[in-house]
Amino acid sequence: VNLRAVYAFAREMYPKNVTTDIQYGTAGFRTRNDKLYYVMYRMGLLATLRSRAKDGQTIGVMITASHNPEPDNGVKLVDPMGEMLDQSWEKLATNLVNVSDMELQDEIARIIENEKIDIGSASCVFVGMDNRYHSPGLLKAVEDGVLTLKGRVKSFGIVTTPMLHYFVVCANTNNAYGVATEEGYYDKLTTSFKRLRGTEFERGNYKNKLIFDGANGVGARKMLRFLKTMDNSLGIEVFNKGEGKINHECGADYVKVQQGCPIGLPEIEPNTRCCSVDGDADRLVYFFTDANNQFNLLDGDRIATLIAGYLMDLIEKCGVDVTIGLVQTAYANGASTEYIQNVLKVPVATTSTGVKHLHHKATEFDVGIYFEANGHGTVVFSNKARKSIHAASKNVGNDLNEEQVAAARKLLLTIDLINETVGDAISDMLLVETILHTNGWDVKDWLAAYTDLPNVQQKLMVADRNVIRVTDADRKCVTPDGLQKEIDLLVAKYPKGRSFVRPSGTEDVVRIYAEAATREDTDRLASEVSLITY
Ligand code: NG1
Ligand code: ZN
Repeated sequence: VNLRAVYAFAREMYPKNVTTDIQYGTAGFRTRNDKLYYVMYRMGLLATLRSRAKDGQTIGVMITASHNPEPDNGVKLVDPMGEMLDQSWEKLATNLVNVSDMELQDEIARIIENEKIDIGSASCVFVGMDNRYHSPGLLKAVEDGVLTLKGRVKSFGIVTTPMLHYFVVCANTNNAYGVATEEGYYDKLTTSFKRLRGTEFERGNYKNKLIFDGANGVGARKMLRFLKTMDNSLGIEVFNKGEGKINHECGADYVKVQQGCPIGLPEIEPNTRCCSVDGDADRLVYFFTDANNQFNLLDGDRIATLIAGYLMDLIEKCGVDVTIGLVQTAYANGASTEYIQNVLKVPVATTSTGVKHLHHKATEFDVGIYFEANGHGTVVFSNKARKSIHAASKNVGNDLNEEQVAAARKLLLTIDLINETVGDAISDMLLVETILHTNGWDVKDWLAAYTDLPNVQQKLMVADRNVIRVTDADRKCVTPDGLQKEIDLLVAKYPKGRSFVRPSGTEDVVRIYAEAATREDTDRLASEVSLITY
C-alpha cells in the first residue's frame, strides 16, 4: 500500500471544496450532496482502516440522507455487529474529514500508527445507497477511497439502510444470522411472516389491506420486490414509488411531524390502515382517517406498545424466565409511558435521542424493545432468551404442555421476522401486521389502547444552537443559565404539561417539544417555551 496515492487521488479526483469544519453526528455526516465528494472518499479510506483494525471483519458504509430533502445526502459507517460506528472512531472520522488535502496522507499514517493497524492485512467494506440521483457518484467516491488503500469493496447498489446493516452482520457471522444477499434478506423475512400468518389471511376486525407510502425512496422499490415473494399473504398497495421527490410532503417524518396524510395517496375508505416509511426505510408510522374525516397517527410509541403487549403475552404463555423492557426517548408521548408502566407493567427506560443510545440500553434486557416516537426502532434478544425459547420450542425435558410449546415456536418465528441489527421499517411493518392479525384488530382497536396527549414539535433557528446543553436524557438544560428554571415555571402552569428543548444533532436548529392535557395548552406551552429560548 502506497500512502502517496492517498494525496494524489484526493487532489485529482476528490479535492476538499469546503472550508468550514463538519462533525460526525448521530446520523454520520449529512449535508448538501455537492459538499460530500471529498467526505465520501475519506470515509472509504476510514472504513478500510476500521475493517483492518477489526481483524478484517466487514464494515458497512451507507450513503443516504434518510428523511432529509432531495438535495441532501449523507454517510454513516456500520460496525461489525450492525452497531453504529464506535465513539472513538467518530472522532477519527471528524478529524479525517476536516484536515486539508495536503494533510490527509499524514492523518492516515497517524491513524495506522495509533490504532496499530497492519496496513497489508485483509479487509472488507460493504457499500449501499439510497435512490437519490447523486448517490451513485458519491458511492464511486467511497469505492475509490477503499481501492486507494488496496481494500476489498462490495457494492450492493440501491438498498435500504437496514438491509445494509443486515448484510454486514450476516457476513461477520458466517451467514448464521442470514444469507448476505438481497434474496437472503427477503427470504428470511417472508418465510417467517408466511408461517406466522398461516392460511387464514383475515381474522376478526383485521382486513388484509394496507396502503403503503414509500416516500419516493428506496423502501417503495424494495416493498414491490417483497410482494413478489409474499404470495398474496399480505394485501399491500404501494404509493409514492419514486415518481415525486424523495420525502417531499410524504414519508414517515412528514406524517409524524405534520400529523397529517401524505400526498400521492388515492381516495380511500375511512378507517383504512395506511403506513409511511422514510427515504431509506428505517422509520415506520401508521395512520388512518376515520369516518369524521379526522386524521389519526399511530407512531413509534404505539408500535412499541403493540409489540410489548404481544411479546409479553407469548413469553407468559410459554413460561420462559426472561426479563423484558422497553426503551424510549423524551419525545415519547407521556400517555404511552404511563400505559406501558401501569397497564402492560413493563419497565421503561429513557435515554438520550439517537438510536445508538436506545439500542445500547435495550441490550440490558433479555428482550429489549426500543423505539423513537418518529418510528425508528426494533427488538433485541439476549443469547439467554434465544436459548431458553429454543429449548422450550423443542420441549427439552418434556415438561411443557402443547400450548407452551406452540407459544415458543411462535416466538422463534417472531425473532426471525425482526431485523435485530437496526430499526427496519419493512420488518417492523410485517411485525405490526402479524400482531394486528393475531389480535384480530383493526386500526381503531389498536388506537383504543390509550389516548395520546396532544403534542407539538417546533424548530427554532438560533445563532448558535450549541449554547444549549442538556442532561437527564435530554429532559433538562444545563446551559444557558436559568433557562431550565423558566421552562419549569411554564410547564407547572399546565395540567399534564411537559416540555424540553435541545439542539438537533442532524440540523442547524433547536428543537422544542411540548405536550399537555389539551391542544390549546400544548400550543401555548410550546410558544411560551420558544419565546424564552430564542
Ligand atoms: P435530531 O436532529 O438530533 O433531533 C433526529 C431525530 C432522532 C434520530 C436522528 C437520526 C427526532 C426528534 N429526532 O435527530 O430521533 O432519528 O434524527 O436520524 O425525531
Ligand atoms: Zn431513515
